Amino acid sequence: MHPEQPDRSKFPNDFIWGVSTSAPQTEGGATDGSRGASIWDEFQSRGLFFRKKIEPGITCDFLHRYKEDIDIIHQLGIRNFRLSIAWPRILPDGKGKVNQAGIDFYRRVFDYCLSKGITPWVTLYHWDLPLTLEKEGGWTNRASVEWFCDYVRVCIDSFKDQVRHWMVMNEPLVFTGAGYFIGVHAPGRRGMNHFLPALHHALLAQGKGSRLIRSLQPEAMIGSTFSCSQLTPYNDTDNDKAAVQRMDALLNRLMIEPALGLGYPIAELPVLKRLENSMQPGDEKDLIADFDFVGVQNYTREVVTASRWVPYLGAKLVPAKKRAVPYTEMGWEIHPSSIYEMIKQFSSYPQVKKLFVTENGASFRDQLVNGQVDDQNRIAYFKGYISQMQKAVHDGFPVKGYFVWSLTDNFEWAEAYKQRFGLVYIDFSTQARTIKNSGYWYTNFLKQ
Ligand code: IFM
Repeated sequence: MHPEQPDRSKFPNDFIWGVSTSAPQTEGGATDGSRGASIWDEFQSRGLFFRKKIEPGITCDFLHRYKEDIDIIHQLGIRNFRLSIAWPRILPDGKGKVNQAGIDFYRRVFDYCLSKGITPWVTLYHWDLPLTLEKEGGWTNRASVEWFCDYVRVCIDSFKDQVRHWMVMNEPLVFTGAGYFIGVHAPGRRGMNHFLPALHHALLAQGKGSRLIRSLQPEAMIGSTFSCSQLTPYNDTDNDKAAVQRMDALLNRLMIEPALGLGYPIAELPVLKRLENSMQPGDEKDLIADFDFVGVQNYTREVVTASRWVPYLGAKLVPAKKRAVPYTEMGWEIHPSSIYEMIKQFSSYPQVKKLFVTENGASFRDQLVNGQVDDQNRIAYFKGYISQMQKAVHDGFPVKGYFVWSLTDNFEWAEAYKQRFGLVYIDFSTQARTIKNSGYWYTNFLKQ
């Protein structure tokens, strides 16, 4: 790969540069009573989709080391930090009694950010549903919409003097698809009968949650973040092009379009008609979110081919490994122009006035040698993707900021600790932090 060199001066002065993390991937505290159990704690202990059980542990121990991590962000000259609140830390049983120690913890974190001149951008739901709620059906239970709104109310009331930037949900397609359709993420359920109600209730919660934030904090900046990938046909045939349309409806349109008032993409995915079973009068309107911005999360492009063996979709992805293209440790193709294409696609909705790239990054097999991690592959990745974002800014698309995934190596879901995405290397046996060369590269780029 021969990356272009992005030029910081070509971005507006008020362009937002940041780093992202999430509570379940960094905080820890699963077993010390500082929070209630989440569906991920239980899923990990079951060990169903891991080669072995990964007992929920301290991950990156952000719970105790948040000052050290925020100091690193400060040292790197980064002024925006996207993180999430753990629902089970605020409401250990998901509803009812509030855990004051949890509120106090986040108040200390946000205070410390603000004291360092770092703006917190806070995701309310990054996949860690309280386990007690899953026992009542989790997202498949329509009551989840009200459970979520009650939790949102506690968060806004508790933190609105410290936090203005809110993201209601992180990647609703991933936690409903991987968690309730294919079962490779918590809570490990499978099939359309779980997936469709979960997806509908999560999107209703997103719509209602966004309006609730607005009513409690009118000056808030509100959005949600959506996973998305550029899609291209494997063969230049009508069949593969039609497969791309169906895959686009699933991967890129299904979650955002109802929130924008465009409804579900039923024409491309007729199986979505079954959502009628979960719909109640007024839902179409309630799905519409009150967003100031949309978070685009792009890592890769996918190549799609028609397949009659894939139920409902008739399409499948052709892995990067089979296509002789460069890819990351996750097996995701390195294809910088995909970020440009997704910014362009999401900008084409007239309802979307502002976009932030809320996640972009790469996992590689990093080596700590003599106290250094020389991750040139990650630097090349960022150069390529940030250059494409520069092109999007130049071409007038309303992209206003960019957050690297991730600040530190962390718990990468079903991949556990095998995948390292951080600008900061973590030795998980000692919790020692080492800034990788990509971290220094990002700092120097921001200083330009
Ligand atoms: O680690 C995840 C994150 O939680 C959500 N977006 C993708 C990242 C990399 O897989």
